[in-house]
Amino acid sequence: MPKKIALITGISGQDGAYLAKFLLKKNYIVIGTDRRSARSNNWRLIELKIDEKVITVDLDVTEINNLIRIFQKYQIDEVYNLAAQSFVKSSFENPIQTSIVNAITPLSFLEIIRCQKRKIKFYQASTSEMFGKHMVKKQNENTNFYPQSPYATSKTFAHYSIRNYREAYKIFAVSGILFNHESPLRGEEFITRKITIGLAKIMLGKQNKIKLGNIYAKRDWGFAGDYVEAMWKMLQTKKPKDYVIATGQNHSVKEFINEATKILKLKTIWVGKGLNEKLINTDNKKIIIEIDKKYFRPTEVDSLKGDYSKAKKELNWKPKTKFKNLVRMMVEADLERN
Ligand code: NAP
Ligand code: G4F
Repeated sequence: MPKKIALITGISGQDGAYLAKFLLKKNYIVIGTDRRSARSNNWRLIELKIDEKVITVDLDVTEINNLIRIFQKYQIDEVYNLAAQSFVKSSFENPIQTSIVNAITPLSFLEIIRCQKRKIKFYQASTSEMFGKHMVKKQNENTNFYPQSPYATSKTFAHYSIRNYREAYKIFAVSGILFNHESPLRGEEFITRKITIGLAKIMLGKQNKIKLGNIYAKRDWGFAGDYVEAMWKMLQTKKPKDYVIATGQNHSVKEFINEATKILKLKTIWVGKGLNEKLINTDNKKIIIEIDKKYFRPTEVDSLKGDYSKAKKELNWKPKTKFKNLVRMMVEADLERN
């Protein structure tokens, strides 16, 4: 049987790298889009030792002509659209660029696929951020969306476009509604990595303290390596459907910090309230963490917790990595790297 060909947009990102590794193991030919520009940003592929095993195409996904050309050049079977302006905080400062990449690009893909004779399956990276200011304890595929940022509104547009094209043109297009997933390959701007890299550098005397925003926000954090398998499974079903992928547990940012300091055997105490809350190292009395208004968002998503029972039943998928192991994996990787 000829090898299947997968196109991954955003292969230089966290999920793109893990998914590429997963698909290579499944014997796919993996093509990845990467807007390399002037800098080299394939460190994740290098860490996973797959940088020479994937074909990278240098392009910005907002250039629709370049997308069309990829379909002319390669007989693509599956598209995983992971490229995005994925940082929620930035989306408040760059709402239009965020929407072009996150909302219009998926629509461009759907239009291109609609015009192909070949049957192409399409995976869209939807997000739990779409639930935003929800009213339920656990969010599933039937929970109403109430987006709280330009990032979330752009992803919601894409999400509904997928459903519309599926129903209107019978395209095999699905959205994975993934809750937060992290790893040692997570971008440093996201809270988990900001904490683990910051604490590692403090331990090694390379940084004084970490400044954070809302440490009471709660997230359902899973391991990215587990979640990419669910993406693939969604494209192997008979009928295209959307699925929530989560762990079903959540923790506050503060709990994440406490777990990380415990792993590092740092003796600490929280003092103060609100903007004056601080984490102090009780051995040397130095401030490790303090709160800075700058990191608060105009509108926040207070709490997310996913119900992944549909994925468990229909995809036979469940998360393998527990919260404590995830934090340990990230802390240890950052200690080693620094
Ligand atoms: P990430 O690490 O930020 O990766 C995003 C990727 O998109 C990067 O490779 C980035 O390239 C690329 N990209 C951005 N704009 C582009 C453009 N105009 N043209 C080409 N490539 C572009 O994100 P991730 O954590 O892997 O997430 C993957 C996808 O899942 C994203 O769509 C994200 O919104 C979604 N998602 C993530 C989570 C999560 O918790 N991780 C949860 C739900 C959904 P550069 O390296 O050049 O910037
Ligand atoms: O790590 P975060 O920036 O992730 P956020 O906003 O939940 O978004 C991530 O998960 C989404 C899935 O739900 C993805 F769709 C999205 O692409 C991205 O991967 O922030 C997590 C929480 C927020 O409540 C934020 O306000 O941490 C809070 N936080 C507090 N201080 C901070 C900080 N976040 C960051 N990044 N930096 C801080 O200093």
